[in-house]
Amino acid sequence: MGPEDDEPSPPGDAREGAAPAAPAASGTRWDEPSATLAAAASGVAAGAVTVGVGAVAAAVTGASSDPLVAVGAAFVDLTPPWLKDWAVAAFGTADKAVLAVGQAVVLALLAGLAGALARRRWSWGAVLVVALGGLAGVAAMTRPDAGLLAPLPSVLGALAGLLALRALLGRVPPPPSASAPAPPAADVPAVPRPAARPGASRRGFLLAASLATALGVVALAAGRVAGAAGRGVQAVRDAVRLPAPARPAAAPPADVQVDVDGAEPWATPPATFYRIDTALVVPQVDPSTWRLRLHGLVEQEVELTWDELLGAGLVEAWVTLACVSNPVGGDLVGNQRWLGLPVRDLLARARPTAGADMVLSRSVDGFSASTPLEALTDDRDALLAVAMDGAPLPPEHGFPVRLVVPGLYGYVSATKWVTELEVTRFDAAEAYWTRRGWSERGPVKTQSRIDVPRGGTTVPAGDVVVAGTAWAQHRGITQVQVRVDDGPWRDADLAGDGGVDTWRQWRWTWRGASAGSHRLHVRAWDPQGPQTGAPQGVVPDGATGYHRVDVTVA
Ligand SMILES: Nc1nc2c(c(=O)[nH]1)N[C@H]1C(S)=C(S)[C@@H](COP(=O)(O)O)O[C@H]1N2
Ligand SMILES: [Mo]
Repeated sequence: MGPEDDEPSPPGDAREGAAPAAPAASGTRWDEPSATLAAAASGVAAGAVTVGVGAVAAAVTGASSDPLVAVGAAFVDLTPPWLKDWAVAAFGTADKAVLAVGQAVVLALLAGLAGALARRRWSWGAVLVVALGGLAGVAAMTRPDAGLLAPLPSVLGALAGLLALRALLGRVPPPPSASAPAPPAADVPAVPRPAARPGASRRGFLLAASLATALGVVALAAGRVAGAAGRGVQAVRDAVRLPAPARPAAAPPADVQVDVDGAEPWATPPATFYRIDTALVVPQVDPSTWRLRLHGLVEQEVELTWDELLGAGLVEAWVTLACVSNPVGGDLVGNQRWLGLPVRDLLARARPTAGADMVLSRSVDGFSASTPLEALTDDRDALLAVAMDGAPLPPEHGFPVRLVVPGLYGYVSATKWVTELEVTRFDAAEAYWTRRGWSERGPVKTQSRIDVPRGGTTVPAGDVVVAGTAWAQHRGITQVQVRVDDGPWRDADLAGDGGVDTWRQWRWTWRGASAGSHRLHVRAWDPQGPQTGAPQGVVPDGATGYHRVDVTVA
């Protein structure tokens, strides 16, 4: 640090309503508050440089080694269930964006602190920068797909940040106590040197700090874009030729879709299919290097390549996928036509040994799910899926290969970017969410939802069409009923049946709805009886309770 332009300012110089004695000087000279602010800004700029350099380096060393990604991913992995539950409830599928903003705010605060500290004493600020860089480096090294170079982007970023901080603080005067150069001679007055070019210094600092921040942000964006382009599987995905299904899905009946404005599409378009996962960067898995390893309690280990999978005789099935974090009435549920290899066929080749009761599936990014062996060997369409809606899986839905198992929540069955199936026992191994307080098994609970009319809307008096969907995967929906206020349950009309593994639409006409506020409830039946009415939150194994919609009839 070489302060060359520090100049003492009268106390209060920068305050609002300062005495008009020095108005001309206030914009051109440093006072203590603005110097502190500048030091903090130096920290923020250095922080931007750090994450920018880190992202550029990570374009080479891999997305999960990007310091911001690594810290965010580690944070996600350490998230307790109540916090995950709250985040999904509060932000839904925007939870990743919220995390990114939160991370930026925390980083800016810490970087600002590092800058302010470094101005007081360089070593304090430097230690904070090194500690943050070290934390990111350790986070990167502990990612499941970490390579040898994983800590490199954090190290390079921290070094660049230190250099930037040093350079910027050189343009900020040191604090008053430190600003007096230790005078070798007694006759040198302990008065700070005047600025060489008063008026230029603050502007010069602002320019340098803005430039450093902008460079950091641009490097961050460029690094991310370059990394994604370098690793991207989009072109590979576009070139995939899917085989014709050995057993195509039966065409759903023409009336699976209720003819009601505002009803959900029965087949969820992939573009709007809910996405839930712990991956801050979508894993880019090249099918040409993809392998599935099936091992553990088996007589014969099996390894499968992409070409072998495509040639293995794939079948199609309509399956409704649901998330355990879906609150009553929520939209973390979708229905699609999947193409894949029955997991049963693969397990038959491996021959699980007696005592095995679970398959732990693992993905490239460290996620794992515990699926009861039975659900993968009985006659349901548990698939090692390669396609959704007739096209290769979108990258965010697991390209090139994922699991889809009818009747189970996604967290215990639907592993995306899957590369490993370990046949094991529930008492011998735990999956990702089980370790975090969720149930080791997650059969989907029978649920129903009112989509029309929307809650909080006003509908005209008279006959009101009520419609929605209901699901009880692998058991099937047998009946749906609607209740107005405290009235009796009334049977709704079920739309066409797309199979027991899919959701079922329904509609009911509310005759002679009278003006005023009304409550609508819905409940679904499966062959075992009505869904559970007792309200329960999503932790640990899925929400129960009736969906309620309040409307005004006018
Ligand atoms: N690799 C991986 N697979 C995963 C997850 C994950 O976090 N990582 N989340 C699971 C959960 S909780 C759900 S509900 C489904 C969601 O699948 P979708 O995003 O395709 O809708 O994916 C499952 N598969
Ligand atoms: Mo989920």
